[in-house]
Amino acid sequence: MIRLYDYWRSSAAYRVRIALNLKGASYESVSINILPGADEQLGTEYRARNPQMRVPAIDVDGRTGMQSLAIIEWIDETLPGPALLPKDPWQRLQARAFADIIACDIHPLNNLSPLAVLREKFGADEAAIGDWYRDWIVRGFTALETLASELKGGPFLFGDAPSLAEIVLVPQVANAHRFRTDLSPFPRLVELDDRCRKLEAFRLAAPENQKQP
Ligand SMILES: N[C@@H](CCC(=O)N[C@@H](CS)C(=O)NCC(=O)O)C(=O)O
Repeated sequence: MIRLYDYWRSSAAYRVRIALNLKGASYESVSINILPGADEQLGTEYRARNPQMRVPAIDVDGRTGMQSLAIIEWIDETLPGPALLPKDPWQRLQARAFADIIACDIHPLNNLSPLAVLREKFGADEAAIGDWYRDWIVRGFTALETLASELKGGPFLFGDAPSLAEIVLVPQVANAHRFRTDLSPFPRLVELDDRCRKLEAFRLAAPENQKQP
């Protein structure tokens, strides 16, 4: 049994929920409330599991694994069900690069802890925080829109089924909406997001369909 340390609005946990659902895997979700003020990720109990004090993490047979992309690769390598990465090695590179633009170059800059540093150490108000947040999304999405427009393998980026790339894209688009980002310059990304969110695996993983603490 897989236990997922989860938070309904965490986009990194949302990625893992989608991957598990695409594989048809059953899992137990344990909510860690990362909302400032609750800060359950910083508590001694969770810290003992995940020294980085972030969600998601998974517990499998008493071992804890962390980092959403590493978890998704483990899911893909060990669970039955559709492959989450393309077969072709060059397409695997492209799918990972697409995911990394979000997971390495957008999301870390917009996470709770860097935003807290901007507020507390640099005096940023909420208007400045919003500008910062949208700026990194627009930079990353501009590159992703070009990549996505060049990949014409089918209804999804790499053929007939969503891959790691879409698994990471959809939660980032949800973040973009939360921060009222203008997505009109990114029609291919919006179209992919719409198509994915119609699938049961994505629908069940969506923040609005999770238990809220
Ligand atoms: N690179 C990590 C990012 C994990 C992460 O930053 N999670 C956020 C929620 S989306 C978190 O736990 N933030 C708590 C904090 O910043 O204190 C991954 O992909 O798993």
